[in-house]
Amino acid sequence: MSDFVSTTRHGNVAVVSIDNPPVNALSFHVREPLMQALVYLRDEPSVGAIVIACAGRTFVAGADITEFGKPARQPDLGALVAMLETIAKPTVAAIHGTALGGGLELALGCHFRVADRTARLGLPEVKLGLLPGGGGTVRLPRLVGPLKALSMIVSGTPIGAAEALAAGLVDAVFDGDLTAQAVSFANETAAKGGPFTPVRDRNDRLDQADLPAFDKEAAVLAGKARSLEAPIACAQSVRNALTLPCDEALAAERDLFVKLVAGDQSRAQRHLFFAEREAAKIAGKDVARRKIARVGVIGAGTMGGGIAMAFANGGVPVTLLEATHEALQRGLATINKNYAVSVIRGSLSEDAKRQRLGLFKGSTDYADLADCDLIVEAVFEEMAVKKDVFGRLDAVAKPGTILATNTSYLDVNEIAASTSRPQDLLGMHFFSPANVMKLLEIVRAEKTSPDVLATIVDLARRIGKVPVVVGVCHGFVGNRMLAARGAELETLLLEGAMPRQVDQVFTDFGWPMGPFEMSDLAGLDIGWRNRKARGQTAVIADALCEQGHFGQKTGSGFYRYEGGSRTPLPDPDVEALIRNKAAGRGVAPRAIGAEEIIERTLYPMINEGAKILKEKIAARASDIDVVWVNGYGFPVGKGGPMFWASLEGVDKIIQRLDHWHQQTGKDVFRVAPRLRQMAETGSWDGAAG
Ligand code: T1G
Repeated sequence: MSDFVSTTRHGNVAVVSIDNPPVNALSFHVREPLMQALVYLRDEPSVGAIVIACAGRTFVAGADITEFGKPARQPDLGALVAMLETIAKPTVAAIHGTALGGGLELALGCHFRVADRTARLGLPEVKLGLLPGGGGTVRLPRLVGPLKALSMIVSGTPIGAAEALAAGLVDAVFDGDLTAQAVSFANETAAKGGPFTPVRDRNDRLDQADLPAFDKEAAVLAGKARSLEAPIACAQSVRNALTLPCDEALAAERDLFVKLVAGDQSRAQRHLFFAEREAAKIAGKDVARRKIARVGVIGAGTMGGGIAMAFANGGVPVTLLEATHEALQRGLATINKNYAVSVIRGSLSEDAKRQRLGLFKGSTDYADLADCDLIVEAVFEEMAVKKDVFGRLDAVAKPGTILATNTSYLDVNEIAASTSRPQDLLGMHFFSPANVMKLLEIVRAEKTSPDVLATIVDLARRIGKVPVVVGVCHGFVGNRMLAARGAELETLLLEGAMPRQVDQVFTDFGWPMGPFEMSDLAGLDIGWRNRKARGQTAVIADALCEQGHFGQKTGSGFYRYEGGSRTPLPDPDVEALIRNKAAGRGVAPRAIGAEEIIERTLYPMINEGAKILKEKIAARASDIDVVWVNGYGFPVGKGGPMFWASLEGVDKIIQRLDHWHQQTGKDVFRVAPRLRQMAETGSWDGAAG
């Protein structure tokens, strides 16, 4: 016996219980005693059946990710599952909470699986840049069929117990005392007598496999992988299960796993797994939280409506306030339409839609916000308008209500100072569409109290957002670095690059789209209005806007869009405009390569990240990575800008920034001291690497 694995007898059924908080990861200190316990019980004649169960809030949530990249210690998961399959007496996995990755693979080593009705089962390894390495790609298709296994493994999305029962993944679903019901299930099964067939020997679902249909579906999924290797490896390994003998398929899976786990992409995605959890760890984590039972949202426009949906999707009742009845009805109608679209797409049931809409209360009267515990303002991005709103909120909100502004740029300290309760105010910077985008930049103002901060970080996770706490500065973390990334874009066009060439470099890098296509999607007029308000100019974008070319919404911007389509087409008129503007400035076009485009866009962005760390606007470099991956589509396979900098080579980045600074004299290329320090110490937090 060990602290992590214990066995209890229930008549002739032995229950092996794993207890390795917080998520029963299959660390070495679990695998070793588990192997010993199972070997003993296999050979103990008085044991007629074995149940594997877990203590705590979940079944095994996977292999221990912290062990990856370290020397493997035996027994590994493969050996544990192979031993399990040598057991002739019935083995039953009793699944509650989550059975994920190696946890589900362990369960697939059992003859039977029973689950609690609320359990979720899946193989999410692809989200770590990996594939299941404990036989999941070989055993799962034998139970649920090739296509179901393919979609579960390539998406990495867990399924519920009911769906798992329907798919043949589990044999029974129970409510109440799961272990007791698993023991009686094992008893009845043992009484019926064997032989009990290990999953590896069940080929009926494979024999019916339609390989061309499988390859067609695998090709569609591979097409969505962009530059990620893991989805391709996942599909290949499931295909091996259909075409190779079991042991060969298992060996091939192992080889693919060993290759991926050592690769930069998986290292990057594992970095992000822990970075997201670190980001939610803030100072004063033990302070009491304030209760959030109802949220008020001011403004039912695109942002306000999306924010209200984010709370309703998280089960939080919302009071949505607008200045006029018409505006309120417009906002509620858009919300209704958005949910209807999700129902049509099958990503939401009619019941869930009704339940979420039931959480909304519309109003045009500030007094109706008096019972809210948090009020989020999402009105026009102008300081005077914001101050007017917070002045009125100060009058109606009850003591202890948290006040939040959704500003993207304005000074949160100045807004806070315009109220009598600056300690209760902070920024909640959602990203559009707010009901979809996972990132939430939580802006800590000078006077924001620790319990307000802790309450909002928890609330963010409760509604499925990825919270990152940032300080007050222009553009916070994301938009500030976005400005540095975009500073040279117009100059690159004037000097010879074209929008599609620059965007191609970004999509080759792994971004969903490049900066020019992104500007067209967001609308060029937004940036134009901001520049005019701040007395700034952008030669080409301003010229396009003066001609009424605002992007997709006007059918032309940096690209043209035919018949309302979203497909960007090169526009010879734009290319001519760029040439003219360049000629007008005496700039002769030259060939500009992909490397140079990366150097003049991503390197300044990393440099700005270093300044942000120095100013403590972000607490950790990994927080910056979480912002960029969850808010700006930075490729997960590269781990975020600060992680990628170490892959790219900080010395090289510094050398090239120095080069461009000498060339152009531009401040955006002036190397930040914290970046040089990173090169010397090897770590972003300045401590010697
Ligand atoms: N290994 C190590 N630590 C883990 C872990 C894991 N698998 N899962 C969670 N933790 C830590 C996490 O870092 C945090 O630590 C704490 O547990 C609570 O987690 C061979 C290759 C289960 C849904 O990908 O999705 O099996 O921050 O904050 O929100 O094929 O954790 O407190 O110090 O996320 O309630 C496959 C990963 C592994 C699932 C619970 N499994 N985990 O969510 O808690 S690869 C996964 C999760 C594998 C085999 C392969 C979630 C959760 P700390 P949490 P939560």
